[in-house]
Amino acid sequence: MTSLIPPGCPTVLTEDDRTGTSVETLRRAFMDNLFFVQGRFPEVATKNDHYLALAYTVRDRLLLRWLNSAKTYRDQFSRTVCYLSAEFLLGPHLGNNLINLGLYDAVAEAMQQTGLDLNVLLDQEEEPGLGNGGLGRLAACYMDSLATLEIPAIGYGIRYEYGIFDQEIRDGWQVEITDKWLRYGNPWEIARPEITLPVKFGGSTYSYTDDQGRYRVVWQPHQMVQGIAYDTPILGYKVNTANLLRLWRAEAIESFDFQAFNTGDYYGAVNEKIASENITKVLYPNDEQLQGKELRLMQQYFLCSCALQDMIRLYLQCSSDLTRFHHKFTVQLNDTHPAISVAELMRLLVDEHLLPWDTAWDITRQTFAYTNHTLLPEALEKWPLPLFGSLLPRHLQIIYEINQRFLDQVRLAYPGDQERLARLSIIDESECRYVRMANLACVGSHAINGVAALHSELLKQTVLRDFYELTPEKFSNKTNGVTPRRWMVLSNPGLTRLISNHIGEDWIKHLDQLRRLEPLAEDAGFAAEWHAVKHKNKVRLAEYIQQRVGISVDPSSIFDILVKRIHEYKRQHLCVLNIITLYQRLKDHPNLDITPHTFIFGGKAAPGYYKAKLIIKLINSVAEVVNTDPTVADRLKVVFLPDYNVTCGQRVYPAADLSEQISTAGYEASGTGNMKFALNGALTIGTLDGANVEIREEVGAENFFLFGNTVEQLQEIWRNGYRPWEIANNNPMLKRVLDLISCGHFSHGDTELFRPIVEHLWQNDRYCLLADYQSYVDCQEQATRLYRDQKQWVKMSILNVARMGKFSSDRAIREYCEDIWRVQPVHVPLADTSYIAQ
Ligand code: Z2T
Repeated sequence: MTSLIPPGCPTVLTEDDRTGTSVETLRRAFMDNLFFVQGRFPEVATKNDHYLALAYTVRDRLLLRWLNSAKTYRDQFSRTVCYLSAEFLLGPHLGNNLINLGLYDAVAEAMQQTGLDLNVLLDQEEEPGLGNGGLGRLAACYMDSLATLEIPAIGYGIRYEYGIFDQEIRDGWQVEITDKWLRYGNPWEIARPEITLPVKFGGSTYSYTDDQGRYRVVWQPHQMVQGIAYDTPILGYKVNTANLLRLWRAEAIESFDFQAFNTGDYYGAVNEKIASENITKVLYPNDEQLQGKELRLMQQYFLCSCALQDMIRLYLQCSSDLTRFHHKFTVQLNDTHPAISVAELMRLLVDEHLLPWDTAWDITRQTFAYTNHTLLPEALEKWPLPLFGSLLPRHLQIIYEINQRFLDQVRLAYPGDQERLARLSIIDESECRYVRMANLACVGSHAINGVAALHSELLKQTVLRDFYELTPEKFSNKTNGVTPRRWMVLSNPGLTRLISNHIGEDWIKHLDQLRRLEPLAEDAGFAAEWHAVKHKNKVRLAEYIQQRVGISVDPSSIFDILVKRIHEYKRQHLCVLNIITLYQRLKDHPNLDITPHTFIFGGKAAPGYYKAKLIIKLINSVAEVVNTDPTVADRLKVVFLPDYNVTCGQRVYPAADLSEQISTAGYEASGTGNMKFALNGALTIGTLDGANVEIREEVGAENFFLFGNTVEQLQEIWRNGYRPWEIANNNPMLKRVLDLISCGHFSHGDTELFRPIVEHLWQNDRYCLLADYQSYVDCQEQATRLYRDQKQWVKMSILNVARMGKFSSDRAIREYCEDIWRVQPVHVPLADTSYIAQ
């Protein structure tokens, strides 16, 4: 369709400018948007104008599919998955949408014809960082897979004005900068000012019997805000399905502050408004540490109330019989952050829609399912009763009622077992009283799952043991997955081309097809191309490192990468102990023949987590010494990449040789970075933790560098009394490494700075770094020695990718659909665009 029109002829619209996909149409639509949306002529347009004009061009194509999806679902009253999550860590939209629309090459060409470089425009997008890490990113991968599998779905979340902070490194320390991601506008969302829902807080309740003899409770709130919907279309890969991500922003209700206004308290009225808007102001930057702040509970309730009211609103548009609500919607709770939904749905059904309690309870339990993402006790959410009751008085009553009925059943099942009763109770009665959100989620759901096989087993043995014994049939495992569209096709075009040249493009939707690469592991020509792709990716990352932190690294050295949130259980500092060990060896034997080694770190620490921040400082301090020591002579480099986020991940995974997955066995629920690395041809050095176990099973033990104690071995170690000081005293190298840190070698003689880290390792070592140290160092040595045999390494790399098909989020979503959601695909046909003329 490209320009069949001779030059000089008047242009005939052969394709609709908002939906057409030819290079010529895309080019024209882009110019049109630059002029009429951005209000710019080419001579003065900035990079950002260009980015936005292109984003709007792409958005038009999305909207066509989105509206067709919405219409199809509405006409068919389709069963719909609602994914409730306090976080959606989407990453930049433009590139992903181009991939999923199948328009990447056409748009690159159209931009080139306009004299622009698509890559420059892609770099212009500020990523929406509405999540902390794995949990939020998982939600984003699942939205991609739901759409790709043509499953009707709505993601419900919070439109934080400030997402996860931007990280800067100053003098080796993390500094947090607010993330003003909406600064230049967000072309991917559509505000729905007409979709507003009221949300109440505080106050009190009273009850009465209505004229039909029904017991009714009225909640008289102290504060009321409204949620406003902001919609982002989420398109599937090469399908017409575009699902809805609906994020809520809090605003004051105009009429609500009139009262204060009329009594002359203008200042108070404005303050009220500000307080309302604070609810969705900022994402809490803690990943697996509870903060217990009132505003956080307000955020959680705000999300749940908006989402459930919205579902009921949508439901009532098509049916007045709410008793079948759970046939239309199935709701997944992404951890306990949205667990208050259980009480809120009960409130809406009983108090506002006047359903009998038992009917409402049946609906509620059949609606919800709960995913647990961590075993860390400090992450389990519990709210002090006074705080909970003052903010959500009606919900506290409802929870008491749920609990009483639940405990009555428990008493029947376990007569006289008071301790079990206390453990199962939604209310924690020990010392201070709390509402336990995991208990609420378990009682209110028909399905409960962990996120990797090992994690799901441990859940049943530890934190949810009593619930498992009570209702084993509710429990299942759903091993996490990641979307190959963003994490391979978009981020690693070189590898994607190479794979597709040999096995076609089916693997992008059916990742098991990667198996067909297995025979090619023996093909020298293919291996050479594989190696060349990796090398090119490494050169690109090396350039980025040079530009970003001014360190020059050698692309033929082994790129050994550890990127994830900084946490003691993830053991970034274990990796540091190995670096210092290598450094020490080089100091002892300056001519030692070691494999040139580049260590790359990235990750944010929760701002209130001092130890994690100190680990960042330690990494940077060791880097400073190692990188500038002439004895090392460039054989060892250490890089800390600031502000690790989705965008940075897309650069990093494709360039990795070795993937560090070194958490203490039993602590990482699943991990998903481990999957992204392996899918991009990195080999893993890791413990038997989270999904590492399953990755190793899939790729084969011979293609995985395993080290460290197992969960069982660690349990045994603790049972016998763990004495880390004995390990250190009996291991001369380990002792030297610890002493080198203590004596101020990496801190300009300061012997205090790293004391909290080293002291803890000697005395307590909760995460067993010392117990795993020697095994790790040996395994590292083995891996780096093997790296010198490039033929063998490349072969292992190919086999890793070939056998990673299981870890597609498509597989995970299929399992959720079959086992938990019982939902089926709905095909969306693309109606022609004559609607425009109607
Ligand atoms: C998070 O990212 C994870 C767990 C949490 O527990 C909270 C956050 Cl913000 C409350 C991670 C797990 O640590 C990781 O192992 C897992 O892969 C990921 O969730 C997705 O399930």
